[in-house]
Amino acid sequence: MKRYRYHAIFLFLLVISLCPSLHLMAEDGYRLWLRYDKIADRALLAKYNTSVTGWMTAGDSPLIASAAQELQSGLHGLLGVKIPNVHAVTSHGIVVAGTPASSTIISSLKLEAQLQGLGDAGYLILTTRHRGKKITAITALSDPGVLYGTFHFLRLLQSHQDIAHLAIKSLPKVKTRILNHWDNLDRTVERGYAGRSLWDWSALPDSIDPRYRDYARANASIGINGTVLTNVNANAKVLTREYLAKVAALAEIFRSYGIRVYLTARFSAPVEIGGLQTADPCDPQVITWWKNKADEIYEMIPDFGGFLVKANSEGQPGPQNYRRSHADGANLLADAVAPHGGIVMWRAFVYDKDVPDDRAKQAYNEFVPLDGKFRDNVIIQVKNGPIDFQPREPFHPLFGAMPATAVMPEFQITQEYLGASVHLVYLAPLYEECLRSETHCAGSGSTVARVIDGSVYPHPLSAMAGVANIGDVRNWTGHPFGQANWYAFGRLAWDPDLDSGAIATEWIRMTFSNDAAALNKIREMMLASREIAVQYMTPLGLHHIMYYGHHYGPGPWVDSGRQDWTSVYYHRADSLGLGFNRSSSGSDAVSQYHPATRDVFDNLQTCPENLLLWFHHVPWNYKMRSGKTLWGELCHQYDSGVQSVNWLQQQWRSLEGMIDSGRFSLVDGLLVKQARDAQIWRDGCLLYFQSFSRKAFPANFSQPAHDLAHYKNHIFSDIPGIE
Ligand code: BDP
Repeated sequence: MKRYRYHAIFLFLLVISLCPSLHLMAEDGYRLWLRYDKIADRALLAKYNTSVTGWMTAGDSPLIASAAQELQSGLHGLLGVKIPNVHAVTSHGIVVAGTPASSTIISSLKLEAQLQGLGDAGYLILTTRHRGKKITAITALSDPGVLYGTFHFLRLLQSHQDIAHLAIKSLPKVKTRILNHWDNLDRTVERGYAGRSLWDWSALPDSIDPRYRDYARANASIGINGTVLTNVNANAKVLTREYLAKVAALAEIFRSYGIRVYLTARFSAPVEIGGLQTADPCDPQVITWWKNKADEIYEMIPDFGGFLVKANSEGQPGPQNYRRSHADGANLLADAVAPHGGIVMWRAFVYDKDVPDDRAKQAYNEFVPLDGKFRDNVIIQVKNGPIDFQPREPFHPLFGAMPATAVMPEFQITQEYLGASVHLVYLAPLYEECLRSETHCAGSGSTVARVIDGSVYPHPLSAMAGVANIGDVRNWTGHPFGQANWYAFGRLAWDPDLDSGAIATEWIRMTFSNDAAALNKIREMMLASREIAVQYMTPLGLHHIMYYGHHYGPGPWVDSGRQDWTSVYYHRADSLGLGFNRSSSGSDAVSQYHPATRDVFDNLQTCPENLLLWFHHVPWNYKMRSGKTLWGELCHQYDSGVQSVNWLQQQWRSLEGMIDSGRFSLVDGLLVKQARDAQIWRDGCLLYFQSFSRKAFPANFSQPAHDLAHYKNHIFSDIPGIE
């Protein structure tokens, strides 16, 4: 008996070791949305197998090599058979990828008119004929365009679309689509909840983690073409020659996927690593130092993208240390990189260390007077809202307020104020809400999206940044649904008009399932999830009431330290009511918006209820549209947020067996924590606000299990990235 058992175990191990694909089958999330598993639907597979019988690429650039690799592995994986790389169109069903300049087949198609305007990244995917044979042409005016088109074509197969008659034209509306990594050189990640930084600085440049390439592939597949490697709270050391050699090694890999590397520039670098006495932007030695530094960088990294700068903000040095303006600082760096085609992304996330009447007004006050004073290769990077990546904020009033300056949005993908890598929160609806907001700066239709893509005020630069949620954990983002936020950011940066539901559909099909029942359930969960988080964290326009420091749990009671870092500064609860009066009778932050928007926000009757407490201090007995009082509505919102997390849990559990068990149980476990912590948010916040409203909880309302002191003392000990 025993011997047989040993034989059986031996045989089993042998089979496992001889079959590497078995290892790959275990779904651990590493492959993101590029899984390329064999299509199970036989009828569809048969159709695809007639539409795709071979593939060829033209051109010898690294980008075309990347496209070729992707076609080879993608088609093989999805179709379950090796699809040959051919050199001529001798049968139907050949996929031909190339530009008219690199491919004689493509140039013979005479697509000039259709290719016009595609720029350096757009592409066409066409079903057409070459010498009587049906082919799929993936073509562009540039090699990046061919690569983007290739990923798009594979996405069609991954998401089971009809590929028999394709006529797709796509080009990005935003030129620079860029991730911001808040990664430190010691591999910690500021606001990172997915392990350590991917960049292994001590091993670079000699050893290259294969993950760098997979990172680049994933980004290219969604159109991202830039990455800032380092934290905005910058370390000048990354600009030393030793580190630049490491950066160059990363740039080399990313280049094959059309991704440029950028760095954060610490404004005091000339002093810290340059040995100068000053970093004054008007000092000739400082000017020369930055110029030489830029020359050195470009000599090592010819396609270096440029700098991202956080200056005079939260203790970072900047031009104001020398009584110079943000324009002086930005232009100094802009002039240094201009001869090489580099750009400067200068952040508008600034607020004085002397607490003002309203922090929400500061960026606008500081930057609007500088409109027109920035060089052409400077773009002002503005967070989506005026405070700081809250679950809900109105759009930042700087959008549309600087007609003579290029302005780009900064969204946060990492969920600093949105439950870290523990809560399931699909962020595309948040991005979409901002992008679709009417600024009215040039009449109706001048939405944030139109401002940033340059259609309202044309500029040579346009860009969109997302603060990455990526780390070195196996599945990249910790929460499997965090991947969707990375994905959605890339897709919206390509086209800010895409619909968050459509993006979710694509992503689900490629990551979880093409099965309609599973797809619909998961999409429903995703699309509801952001509003649910708003409800149990900061309903009705509440904001910045998170636990001090880590920002994960509730902390409406936080009242010490720098005033505009406390919660009481933002919610202003008192015996009369709740909310920050930013109307014309208060801080008048509303006046920073165009009159058409200002008037809507200013008036208690017309202000959207989901921003009510952002703009108004509202009496506890105020009658809401639901007929409830403010207090009643607040209780209702918090409670319904918690109930909805329970609904998320049930929805997810009903998917058991429909998706792989690894990711099923991971998400299931995370939802348990989310439900637990949503309850803590509800109970902690309501008990605290009750101490001001002095009103009873509504009838049938389940009472908090503990008293307020309990919630105040609660420690969140099991949240990744939070001590
Ligand atoms: C805040 C973060 C802080 C960042 C800062 C920024 O709490 O860690 O450094 O934003 O964007 O949201 O500079």
